[in-house]
Amino acid sequence: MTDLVRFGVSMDTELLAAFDALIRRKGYANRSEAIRDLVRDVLIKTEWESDDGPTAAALCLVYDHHVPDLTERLTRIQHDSGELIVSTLHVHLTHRDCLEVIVLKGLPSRIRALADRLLTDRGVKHGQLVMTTTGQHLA
Ligand code: NI
Repeated sequence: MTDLVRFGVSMDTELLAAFDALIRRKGYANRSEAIRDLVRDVLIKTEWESDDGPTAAALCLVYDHHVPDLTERLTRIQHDSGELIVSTLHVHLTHRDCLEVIVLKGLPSRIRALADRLLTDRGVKHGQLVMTTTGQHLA
């Protein structure tokens, strides 16, 4: 870890009370750790907006594998962007439904484009892209 720097923050009483309530609800040990996480969240959002380097994500998809051609279609789309895919986990959730978790690494714009292609397929019941980071610019 890099050197720690202390700094003072002025805040309206009501805003601070709301922040402290949030900290308690989430289970943070102290305000510092909560503030560090908020800063990291903003930095990761900026990383996704700037699109100037590789980042990481996990895409969850739930779909019915009995839908004709769906499995083949989803596989074809993933092969088209194979260089973005680090790993895929496939779980047979129920007799009909599959959960797939696709771990992605690459430019944010390319990850979003792939996620949109998969998420908008009519056979996909639910899906979500978790936009995270490679972590290399965060302490
Ligand atoms: Ni399955």
